[in-house]
Amino acid sequence: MSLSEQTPSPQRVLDLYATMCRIRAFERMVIRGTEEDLVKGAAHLSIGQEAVAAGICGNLRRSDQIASNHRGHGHTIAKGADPEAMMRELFGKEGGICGGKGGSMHIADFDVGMLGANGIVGAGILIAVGAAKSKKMLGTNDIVVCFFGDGAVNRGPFLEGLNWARVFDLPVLFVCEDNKYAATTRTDQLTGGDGPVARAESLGLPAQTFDGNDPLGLDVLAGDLVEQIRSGSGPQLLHVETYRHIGHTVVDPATYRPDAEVAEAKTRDPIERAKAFLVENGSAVADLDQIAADAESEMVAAFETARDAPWPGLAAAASDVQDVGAPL
Ligand SMILES: Cc1ncc(C[n+]2csc(CCOP(=O)(O)OP(=O)(O)O)c2C)c(N)n1
Ligand SMILES: [Mg+2]
Repeated sequence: MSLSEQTPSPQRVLDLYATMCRIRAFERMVIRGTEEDLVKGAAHLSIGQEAVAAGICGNLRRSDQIASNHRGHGHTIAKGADPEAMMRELFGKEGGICGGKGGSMHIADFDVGMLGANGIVGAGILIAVGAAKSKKMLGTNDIVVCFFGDGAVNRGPFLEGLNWARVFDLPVLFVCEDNKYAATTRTDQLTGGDGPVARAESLGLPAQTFDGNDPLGLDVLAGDLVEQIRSGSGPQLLHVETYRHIGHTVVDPATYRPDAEVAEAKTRDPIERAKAFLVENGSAVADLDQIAADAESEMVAAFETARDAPWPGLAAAASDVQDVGAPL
């Protein structure tokens, strides 16, 4: 059976559905946290893009690693991080995943193989390549997945990272999550040539484009790519086309996007697509709504615990800081 004819089992789609519901519920709480002035610093949401995180991370094992960008909540949750510690991090509270010092764009959890969100567009690419080099030198068959946006392909690290991954034949999957915009600008107005796939192929990487709002198809494709890379295929690039439902940051009204474009994209909501498949295959709507409600309850609890948590103690200001010695 060709890849395009394969469908994950209903149980697997249920898992994908649950993961996507958890990501969306977390990010809805980030909206509430912004409205209640609890979120410290900027936060970028992936509402509408959840299939990419769920479909790809669902095919990774704990010792595989990911590097993310500024829009990283979904990747982090799908890789297994604790949402309550993430929410504490966004609120700057004690028990935050990075001690409350990093905020949304610096969430990392090495224990689950999440090497970090990143506020510098494109910077995660080089972190992923370095991590993949380490995996190879250590002789593991773990792989590294690097998530970045369509804006990042116009930055230098994209060229450097893909080139070195090819030269050293590294076990890394580059995932270009193309939501058509880099902040407020359409990337087709900023990008020369034929885009990420053509650029990757010019450096010798196998590359392809896929529907980033198709969680079932992505799960099958990612399973195949991860297996190929684990077995030594070398680096590959997956360009996934998706769309963010809301603005660049939580507070961006995104008036630069045509209403019809947003409305059309919402008809391809990945959560609704997974739900439709499950209903067609015998799931009861009430059971699926219960999964969504459970995700909501989990994230409300994370929100409330983080909101009520204490601030870090004063001594925390001087910990995790590089000691550069006394000034001369
Ligand atoms: C090197 C650098 N340049 C500019 C910015 C400001 N900036 C933050 S996010 C962003 C857009 C990135 O677009 P894309 O890579 O497509 O990711 P998306 O936000 O669409 O997920 C920009 C320009 C930055 N953070 N880093
Ligand atoms: Mg983008």
